[in-house]
Amino acid sequence: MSFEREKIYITTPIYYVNDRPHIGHAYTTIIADSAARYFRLRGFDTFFLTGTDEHGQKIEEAARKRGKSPKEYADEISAQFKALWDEFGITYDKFIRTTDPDHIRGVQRAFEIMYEKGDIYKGVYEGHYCISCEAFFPQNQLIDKEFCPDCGKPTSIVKEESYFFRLSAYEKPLLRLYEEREDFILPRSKRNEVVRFVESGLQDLSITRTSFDWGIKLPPSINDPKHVIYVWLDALLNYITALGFGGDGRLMDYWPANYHLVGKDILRFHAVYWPAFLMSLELPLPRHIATHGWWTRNGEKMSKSKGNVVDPREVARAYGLDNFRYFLLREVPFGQDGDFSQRALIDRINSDLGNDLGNLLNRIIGMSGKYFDHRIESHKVPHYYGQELQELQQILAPLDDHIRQMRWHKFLDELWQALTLANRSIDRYAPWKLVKEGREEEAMALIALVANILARVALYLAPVMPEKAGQIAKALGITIDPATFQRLIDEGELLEPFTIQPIPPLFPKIDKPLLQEKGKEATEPSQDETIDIDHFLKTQIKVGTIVEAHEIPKSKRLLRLLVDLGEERPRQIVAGIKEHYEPQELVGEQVCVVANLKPAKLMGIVSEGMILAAQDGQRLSLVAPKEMVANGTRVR
Ligand code: ME8
Repeated sequence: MSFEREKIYITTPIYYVNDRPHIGHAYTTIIADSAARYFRLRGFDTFFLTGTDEHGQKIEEAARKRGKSPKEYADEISAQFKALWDEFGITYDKFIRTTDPDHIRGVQRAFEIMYEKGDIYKGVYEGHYCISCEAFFPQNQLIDKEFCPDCGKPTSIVKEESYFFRLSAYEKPLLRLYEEREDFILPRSKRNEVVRFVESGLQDLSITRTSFDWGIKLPPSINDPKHVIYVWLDALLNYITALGFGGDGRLMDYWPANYHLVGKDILRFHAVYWPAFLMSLELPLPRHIATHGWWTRNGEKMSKSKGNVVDPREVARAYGLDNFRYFLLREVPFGQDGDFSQRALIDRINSDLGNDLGNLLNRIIGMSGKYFDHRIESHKVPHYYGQELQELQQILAPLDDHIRQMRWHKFLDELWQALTLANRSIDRYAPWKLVKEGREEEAMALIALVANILARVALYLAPVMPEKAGQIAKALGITIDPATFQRLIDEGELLEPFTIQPIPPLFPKIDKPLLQEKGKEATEPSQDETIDIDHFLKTQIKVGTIVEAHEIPKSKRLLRLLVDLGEERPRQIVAGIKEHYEPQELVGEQVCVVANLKPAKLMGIVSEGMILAAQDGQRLSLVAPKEMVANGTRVR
């Protein structure tokens, strides 16, 4: 497969501003960033877009709950996304916000074109709407006639005047698209799901709302001020408004996009609605919708209400950004779900990075210093190790295609075969023996072979691990740039005579998890998320009487309590209330206790529950029933 033009355009989804960035957002963005870096390194003129999706009912409600205007709230969260990407060195060329005036103008222009063409008409929408997914569903698609088939949350019934897009008219052209372009959806295994969805029949799509205000108004030429444009039409158009569509069109020669990177949750919007909108606008279609799977935690979807969200900033700070990037791309086959654990991350760092790569570099730094004063020449490599060079060629040949098809895990896996080849060659030919036997030339060629392999690995690895690859390159006296890539990889040149520079170990061994697993305080649902009754009932809150209260030596905050919960023996509970209560005033008081918390040790003392208290700024007040009740009474 080859791109017949020199321009590459890569996008991430624009993220909703109702949620702080988490590992899922980081995953998509890091894949897109790695792709953009790769194409730049191959000399393509590359444009990489990311940004935030700021309109719609979900954001309006989230802002209202926090007592903020939607714009104020969007400003705040959008800045958090941008700050994280900047901290991560994400090489985006533009960060778009759907509240940008240029975007608003572009969306109105697109609406106008589709309207004038006859693809938009006015009617009444009656049906269900999931605010969380910002999606309409006919009743027959709902679970138990009420719940969203995508996220499981309750939907609301909507009946309102609406403009519709003639999606049904695009059913056949869409099916033709999937038929003709087998790699339109990557990985290809995801294609069937989309085909089935379209084959089951497309209904026209409601594309305006009247029951709230936070969105883009219809174009002035249509003059219908009650309506705002449906957030998904608004959002998808970002991919072209960012290039100047509906305005100066300055960057439109990057269109069509080569890759829209998306999570599987939003594949339908990108593989069905988006090409239909583009067909209506008579614009070329993107080349690939590249769809990845979900990151889960212990098998569960991450969500704020479960408190199992992984903060990408914390992980990157603790384990190193490049290591984190490598892990994300290597651990899970693109398109499949993966479970995040520190254990798996540590294994990748110690084994793939530390053993296979870091030690290899150290070995040749050591040997080149010991035997050749760090000065190495490559010209005898083909003579002694022609077979290995050939093998290297075979390993490297498919890598470009793996990247173009977004098979990152496979790309890294196969790149690692080059490291296996290098490590194996050292073990097999044992340069220390060669030197002992007076075969210095062969020994030098062997070190040069390994250095040449490492140089190629560094070049290929640079898009994924820019900093570490840069350090390897520096040790070998090369730079990571398109010219070097071309020289060493495309033209197969060997390194010029060079000096191997000693550098500190790249991947120090990690013995134990560096981040504490989140405590239960992190499980608070956000204000815009609800839990169901079963979820609540899992928490057993019981009333008990404090029978003893003791200070804990050296602790300013903690008291050790014995609480009678009507069980065989009182429970020992460690509570952070010493600054608010004297031990003796607590004895005999009833309190509410979370009785089924996993026991935890605080200052070396096991705590078998948690006492409930209300905190009002500096003040703290224990929670108790209004009248005395039997110990062990459940609170519901
Ligand atoms: O859907 N695992 O925004 P969003 C992997 N605004 N990826 C995940 C993930 C997880 N657990 N959670 C989120 C929207 N993602 C719309 C997009 S585009 C025109 C509009 C990633 O904030 C994944 O890329 O809900 C997913 O598609 C995206 O975040 C959803 O982000």
